Amino acid sequence: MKKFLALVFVATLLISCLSACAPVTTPSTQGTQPPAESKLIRVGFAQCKADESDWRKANTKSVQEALSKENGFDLILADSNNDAAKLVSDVQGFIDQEVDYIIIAAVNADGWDTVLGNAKKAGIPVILMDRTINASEDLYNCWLGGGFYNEGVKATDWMGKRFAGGKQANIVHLQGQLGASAQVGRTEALEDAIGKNSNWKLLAQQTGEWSTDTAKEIMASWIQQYGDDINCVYAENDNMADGAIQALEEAGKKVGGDDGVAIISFDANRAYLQMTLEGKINCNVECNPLLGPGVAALINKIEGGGTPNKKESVDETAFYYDTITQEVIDARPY
Ligand code: GYE
Repeated sequence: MKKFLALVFVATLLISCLSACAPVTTPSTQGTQPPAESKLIRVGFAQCKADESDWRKANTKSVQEALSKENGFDLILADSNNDAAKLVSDVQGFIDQEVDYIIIAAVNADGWDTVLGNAKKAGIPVILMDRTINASEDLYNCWLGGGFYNEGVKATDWMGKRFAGGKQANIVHLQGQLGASAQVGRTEALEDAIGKNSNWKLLAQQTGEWSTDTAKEIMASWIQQYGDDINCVYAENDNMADGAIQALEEAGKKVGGDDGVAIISFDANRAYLQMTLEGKINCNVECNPLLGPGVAALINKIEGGGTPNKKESVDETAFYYDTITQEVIDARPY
């Protein structure tokens, strides 16, 4: 018995010594050390204007979070402040820095052939994010974004119900920055629908530059000019829809709901879905800004020797004042 107890004591002593020497590994440290700086994938991100709108801020944040050092990237952001020429020179700058990849959110759809030709010669893959461009498809590896024309169709389909039975629609149209593919697609959808509906009339059309303040000023002048004739505002993003609503309410006009000036918006940022729930925005068409994870996946696919599809669009829906709920809004990621 004494021998048995002695063996147990020695074994216990031995085990406690071994465990004291074992390296301390906590789940939080295993395998999450960022790669060495030299192993990071260097990505140049040419953003049109990082603080252009609520949508754009969410988009920039999504890319920065997805392409973090912890995820194996060294992200370099260039902000063109919506200057199309500067954005092109930002891209050329990335080529000169010999980055591994270039991401572009284009200010303007035109003017890309030369610089993308330079990227191709330098062997740097280019991913278009959000905005499409007018250039040969062999000048970029892939595009990831929303379907702007189809977003417009969702909006005009709702307008068709609002102005059914030949009810007169007198529309004012706040466009995004002219030449941006989001503006081009959403405008084309409205203009096509106006051509198909003889009871729809376009009273006025002007770019509000995606901006709340600019849209408010324009809307105030349209109220002076057209007064109560206006019964529909087609605003190509949430910020401009908000500006139009502010101008209408300051002029004492009823907005949204079943019988106010119908308000169409795009982006579906959470704050503006709240306005949809309040009935101020009638139809808000989603355009998902959270494209960072998709871009990171495309880069990793190319790194792994894969070939992404030339176009990868994201699923989108629309929200309506008479069906949206607080639960839907609370569950939204942005
Ligand atoms: O609708 C607007 C942003 O390109 C989809 O640009 C994007 C548009 C979006 O500033 O708010």
